[in-house]
Amino acid sequence: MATVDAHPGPFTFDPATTALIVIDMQRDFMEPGGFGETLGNDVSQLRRVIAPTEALLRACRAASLTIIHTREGHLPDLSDCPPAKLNRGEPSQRIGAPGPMGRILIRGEHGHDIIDELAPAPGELVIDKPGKGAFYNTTLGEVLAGQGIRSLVVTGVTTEVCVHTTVREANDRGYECLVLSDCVGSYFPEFQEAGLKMIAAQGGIFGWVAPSTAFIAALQPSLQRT
Ligand code: TIU
Repeated sequence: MATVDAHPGPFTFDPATTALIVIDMQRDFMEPGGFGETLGNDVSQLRRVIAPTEALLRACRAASLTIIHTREGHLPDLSDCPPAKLNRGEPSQRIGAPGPMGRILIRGEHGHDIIDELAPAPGELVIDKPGKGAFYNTTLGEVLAGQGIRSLVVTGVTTEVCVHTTVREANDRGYECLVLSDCVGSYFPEFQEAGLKMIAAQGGIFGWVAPSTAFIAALQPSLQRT
């Protein structure tokens, strides 16, 4: 077992039953011209997570941790997109509309894919999800159960939307979740701060929060064994 110095207290995990989840590091959210920016957001707020997440991925790969990436998006015919999600916002900026990186949030389009810096390595699972949470209408629950995973280390964007929804879904399903504060990002600094506080408040109501350096330090014995 390994222990991370976290809020609201130590987070103890077994690397053999822990998975790193990297949520929606897609061009549509992270790069100028994508869906996130069409919604009026400042994408530069998200880009600070790239460098620490690159370092985290290197450490997790060296420690042979299970790594799972997710992408939010929809089928080209939009049959998996509920009208309530599809009809939100300006028609030219909706899911499926043409954007500079292809149709917005449509699977197979350039903008839907993960940014080059954080591209999945061969063998790492990529889960396509139609919702904000990674469990809703995906195979993630079965995949984790099949691998005996008990703890999740959660990173990605955005903190208060897809990261929060996923952590809440995971917590209700019995997973212990550690959210890495410098590897999750929000377009809104005030949501970033509140989102992280909400996870660890009330004795860790949804999980634990720590910087990635604390988690990587806890992985060191696993690295030395390999
Ligand atoms: N808009 C926003 O903050 N987020 C999303 O739409 N999806 C994710 O968080 N991935």
